[in-house]
Formats: sequence, structure tokens, C-alpha cells
Amino acid sequence: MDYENILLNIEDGIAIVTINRPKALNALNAATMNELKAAFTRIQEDPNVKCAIITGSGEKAFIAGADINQFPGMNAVMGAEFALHGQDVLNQIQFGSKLVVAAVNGFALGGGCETAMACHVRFAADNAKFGQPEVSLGIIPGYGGTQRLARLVGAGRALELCLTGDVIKAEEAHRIGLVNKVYPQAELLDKAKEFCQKVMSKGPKATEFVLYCVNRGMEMNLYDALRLEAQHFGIVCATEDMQEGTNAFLEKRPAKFSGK
Ligand code: CO8
Repeated sequence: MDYENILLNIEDGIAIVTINRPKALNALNAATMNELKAAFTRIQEDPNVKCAIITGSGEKAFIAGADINQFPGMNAVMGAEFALHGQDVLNQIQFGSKLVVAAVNGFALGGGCETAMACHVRFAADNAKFGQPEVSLGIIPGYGGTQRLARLVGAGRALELCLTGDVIKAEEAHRIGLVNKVYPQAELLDKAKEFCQKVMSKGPKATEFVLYCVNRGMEMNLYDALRLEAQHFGIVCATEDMQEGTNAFLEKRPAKFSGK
């Protein structure tokens, strides 16, 4: 597929997906969402891609939200369909089997904050700003903001942000647990790549199962989630990587994982 609104570069097993509408501060229109879906289908299916980073073009914005030009004239059915389609794209990111890191290089507002929250790990540049400003437009978050924000930072803080539309700086986002780390803008992408490389050096099946157990387990009661973990522990014991990783430790040598 030819992309017009995103860039997809694959380097050393890492897919770098750049939202590329800098004149609109990388706002997400319908075409961009379709391209994001196509890109993540490719990422999921391509065995040469081990993980992905999402970032924004330019130094000002990660994603300044859904494209507001789409809203006037939208009826109830269109609104629900738009929200469901966007949620579907972001679910594909969160529930895929490959690590996805958000490198938040500026404004992450509305759908931008929601995209970052669908990623497994969030690194922010020191100029990044986060918020769910939808109420200022007379709408509510529709790409998962009311749900993922509450799960990440707790209902009280999520309500504060979603009810006021306040925009917070990277340091505050870090303090409340919305982002994992804050870096100078110039270092952000390299730090995200370093993190991906570290994860790629581990057992690939183990990585996949950690993502699955955390993502799915968070939505289950503790008892069932622990069962899910035990089942995956059992499956991982059947892999060559389990033999290799444990033998390598005992033989005091680095492990060479095959992904089998
Ligand atoms: N949509 C469309 N265009 C945008 C958006 C956007 N979200 N954000 C910025 N732009 C455009 C501006 O219109 C402007 O275009 P132009 O140069 O043609 O006038 C250009 O980007 C630059 O923006 P500004 O001049 O406003 O730049 P500032 O530095 O002055 O301000 C801000 C930067 C603070 C980020 C400001 O642009 C802003 O407030 N943007 C809107 C932020 C926002 O409200 N985001 C939430 C949108 S709603 C949403 O995300 C809902 C998601 C779920 C939808 C579910 C159903 C579809």
C-alpha cells in the first residue's frame, strides 16, 4: 500500500510509523486511520518486524487529536461508526503480539493521547503535552480515552483530565504514570529504539506472552488472570528458547534465542 499520511520505515527489525501531516499537527483524519490500520496489519504479519515505534512528524506534535474538520455535520450513526473504527485500529495496536512504543514528540491531545495510550510503553520528549480536550469541543473521548486513561492513571485523575480538558506537561504525565520516561527531544527516538533493541534481545515467545498476559489479564479477575499466566508459563516451557535461556544462564554464556 502507498501511504500519503504516514511514513513506514523498517530498520533492524523495528518498524517506525510516523504520522505525517505536520501542517495539521498530525491530526488523524479517516485516511490516516486507514493507513495506520494497514501499517499495523503489515507489521503484525511481517516476520522481519519484531516491534514498532509510533511518532509524529516535526518537533511540535505527536498527534493533535482527531481531525476536527470531520465533526461538523456528523450524525449519531456516523459518530458511533467513527469511534468504533478508531477503537478497532487502536485495539489492533494494543492487542497485537508485537511490542509498540509511543515516542511522543509534542502535543498528544484527544485521539493523540488515546493513540499513545494504546501503545505498550510511552516515552515523551520534554516538550510533550498530553490531554483529553474533547469536552471543550462539546464531545467526549471516542478512541478509548475514558477507558485507557482511567486504567493507566486511576479514575480520579482520568476524570479530572477528561472533565476539564486540561493539558499537562510531560513531567506531570510522568508523575501520574501516564508516561514511562521523559527525554530531551533530540534523544527521544534513539531512546525508543534502544528500548526496542533491549526487548528484542530477550526470548521472543516470552515477550509475546508477557504482552498477552498483561494486556488480557488486566481485563480479568485476579484468579482467572493468574490461571492465564500459569497456562502461558506452561506453554513457554515447551519452547527451545526456554532450554536455551536457562542453559545459557547455567553455563555462564549469553543466550542465543531462535524464537522457537
Ligand atoms: N484537527 C484539525 N486541524 C488541527 C488540529 C485538529 N485536531 N489541531 C491542529 N490543527 C491545525 C490547525 O487548525 C492549524 O491549521 P491552519 O494552519 O490551517 O490554521 C494547524 O493545525 C496549526 O495549529 P494551531 O495554529 O492551532 O497551532 P497552535 O500552536 O496555536 O496550537 C494546539 C496548537 C494547542 C494543539 C491547537 O492546534 C489545538 O488546540 N488543536 C486541537 C486539539 C484538540 O482539540 N484535539 C482533540 C480533537 S477531538 C478528538 O481527538 C476526538 C478523538 C475521538 C474521536 C472519535 C470519533 C471520530
